[in-house]
Amino acid sequence: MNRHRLAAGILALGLLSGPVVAAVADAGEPPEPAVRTPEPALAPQSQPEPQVRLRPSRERGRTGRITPVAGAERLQVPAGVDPACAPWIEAGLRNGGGKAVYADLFAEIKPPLTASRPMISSYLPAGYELGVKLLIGIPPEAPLGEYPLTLRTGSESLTVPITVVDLAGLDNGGNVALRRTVTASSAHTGGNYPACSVVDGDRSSDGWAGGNGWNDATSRTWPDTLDITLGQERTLSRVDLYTIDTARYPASTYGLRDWDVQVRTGGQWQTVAEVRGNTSGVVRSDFAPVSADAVRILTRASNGANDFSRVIEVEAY
Ligand SMILES: [Ca+2]
Ligand SMILES: [Ca+2]
Repeated sequence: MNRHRLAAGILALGLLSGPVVAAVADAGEPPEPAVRTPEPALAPQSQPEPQVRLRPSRERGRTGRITPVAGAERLQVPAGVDPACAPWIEAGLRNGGGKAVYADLFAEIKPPLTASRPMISSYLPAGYELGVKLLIGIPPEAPLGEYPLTLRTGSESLTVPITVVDLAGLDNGGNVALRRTVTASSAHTGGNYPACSVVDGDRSSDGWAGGNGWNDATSRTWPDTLDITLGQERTLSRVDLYTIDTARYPASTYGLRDWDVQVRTGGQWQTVAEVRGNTSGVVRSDFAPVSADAVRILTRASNGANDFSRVIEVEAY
C-alpha cells in the first residue's frame, strides 16, 4: 500500500483525536463572474492536504519498541504570540517492532501552556513512524520560562523543553520580521489564511489553507499589501519572500509574480526592490542598507490561477 493511501486511510478512520486543524478551500475555478461572491482561493482538490505524515522510520534496525518521537529537540516561543499563528511541533510515534500495531500517544505540557491534542491514536505499520502537528497554546499571562512537553506511549516517554521568551529575546537567526505584527489589506475567509502566518518562521507551503500562509480576499484586484512592523528601527538590506510552491500548487501557476519591497523610514514608505516575472517559490531581494521600522510587500500580480496574492513567509535582514 502506498504511503499516501495509508495516511488517507488513517484519517478516514477518524482515529485522531483533537480539533481538526483547518478546513480547506476547494471548488473549481469559476468562469468570469458577473457578481463577485467570495471566490475559492484555489483550484479543485481531490482531498484535503493530510495533517498526518506517515513515513518509513529514519531509525535503522528494529528496536522492538513503540517509542514517542518529536520533530525538534526543543522549541522556543515568544510570549504574546498571536493565537491565530500558534507555534507547533511535530509529535508522533515510531514502530520499531516487527509487526503492525495500534498505538496511543499522550501529550502533556506544563500549564498554563496547552497542547492541541491530548492524545493521538493510530495504526502504525512495522518500521514506520508518524507525525502530527501539535499546536502549542500560550496564554498571554504565561510567565517566561520553561514548560516541558512530555510525550508518552506505554512505558516510553520523551520530554521536549518549550521555552517562552520575550520577543526581543527570540532567537530569530537575524530575521527581524520573525513573529512581529503583520497587517494585511485583506484576508480570504474560505480557509485559514491569517496574515501572521507570514512571520511564523515556517517557510513550507505544505498543508496550504491550514494556517501556514496568507491569501488575500480580492481576486484580480491589485495591489494588495502586507505590512510588518518591526517594533523598533532596524538596518535592513535584504528581504526574502516565500510564495506558495508545492507539487500541487507550483509557484509558476499559483505563486506571486510581481511585487515591490518597501520599507518605512520617518513615516514614509519607499521602494527598495522590485520583483517582476517571478516563477519560483522564494526570491531574495538585496538593497542598499536602510534604517526602517516596517516592511511592506506591495503585490502587483500573480501567475494566473484565480489571481490572488499568496505569501508563505517574509523575512527581513
Ligand atoms: Ca509561514
Ligand atoms: Ca488582490
